[in-house]
Amino acid sequence: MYDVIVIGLGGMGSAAAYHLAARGSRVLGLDRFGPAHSNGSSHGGSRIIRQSYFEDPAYVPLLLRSYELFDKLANDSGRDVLTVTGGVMIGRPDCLTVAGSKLSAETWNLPHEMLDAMEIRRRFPTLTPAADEVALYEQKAGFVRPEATVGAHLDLADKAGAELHYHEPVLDWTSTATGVRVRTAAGEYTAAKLVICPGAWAPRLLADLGIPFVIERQVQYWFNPTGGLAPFQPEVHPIYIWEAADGIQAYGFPASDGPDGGAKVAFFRGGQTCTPETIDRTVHPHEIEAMRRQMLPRIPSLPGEFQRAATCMYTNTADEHFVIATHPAHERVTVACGFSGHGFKFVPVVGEILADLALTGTTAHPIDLFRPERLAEVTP
Ligand code: PYC
Repeated sequence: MYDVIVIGLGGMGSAAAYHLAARGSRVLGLDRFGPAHSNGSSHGGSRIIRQSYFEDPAYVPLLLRSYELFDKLANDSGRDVLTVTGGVMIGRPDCLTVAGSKLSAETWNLPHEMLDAMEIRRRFPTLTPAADEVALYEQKAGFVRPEATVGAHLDLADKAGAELHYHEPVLDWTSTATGVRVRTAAGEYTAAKLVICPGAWAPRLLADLGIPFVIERQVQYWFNPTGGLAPFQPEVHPIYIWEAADGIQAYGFPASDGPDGGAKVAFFRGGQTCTPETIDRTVHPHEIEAMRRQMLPRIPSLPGEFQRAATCMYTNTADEHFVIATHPAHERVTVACGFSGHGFKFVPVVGEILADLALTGTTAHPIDLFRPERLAEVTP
């Protein structure tokens, strides 16, 4: 009998397994794939981290804690998990990316600067904004490394005594007044508590929440810029989120994978609906062309030579906010899902919150925005 079973050892589950084991719980972690795999939502070398959060100011306290925990994770694991590069959120002044970021910065008094188009071009010569575009510049923005982060949490969980089973898909789970039971392809396990971090498998493993999750295929693209990678090094190039006049957002990174790595760019949303079983893992020439067309007017040297691409999945909720809570119908079960394409930067703090909820039923972190009841079509 375990204290806590954690289903799913991607970003959120690996962090939960670590925080629970570090607090002395007997933890069993289960994943259908191997450690830090590339079949879900936690791969591709980089994810943005930033504080002036355009999605909602309510995320800011969680982000501040996440930065602290990423620092601790780097120290405890000896891995390079976070690189601060500065970041620009670019678009017309009234677009969501700029106005939303400004609202969060002003609400929480976060250090930031507003740059006009000329100043953007002067500071970051690869970027060519239109005359009517501006940017919120945030010095603390940067990127985190998903595979290193998951690997670090799993290593530390293992060192703290967690039992981690890979290549063991969960078939189903039940919860009663006395405990939880999880059935996998290899056996059955019982515990006092259950934490479910299913990623894109949420529609199956958390069907009883009644939430209409939409799984979205997304593509990450790497290009070798015309003129080489020197202007794209993390020491001189910021991360960016760039909202076009039609509302389409693209985001990208400095060259974070060394001399042969290319510079990564992706669209935020607009991908096809899929399931983990039906996702098209092929990246087609017309998709590469669409990305090239999006970036040419904005960062002309970026889409020089296409290098490679990788697909991944978002698990979207209707309002694009997360679901983090005690399961409304099962007090022994804690759930974390629906990260809607912007969750990875929160991985360490979500791990801390899940450990709080599983062990004490409550958390001091502000998570009211993430209540599942707001989304449920049917009350479980
Ligand atoms: O997580 O910061 C983020 C992000 C921005 C665009 C896509 N993801």
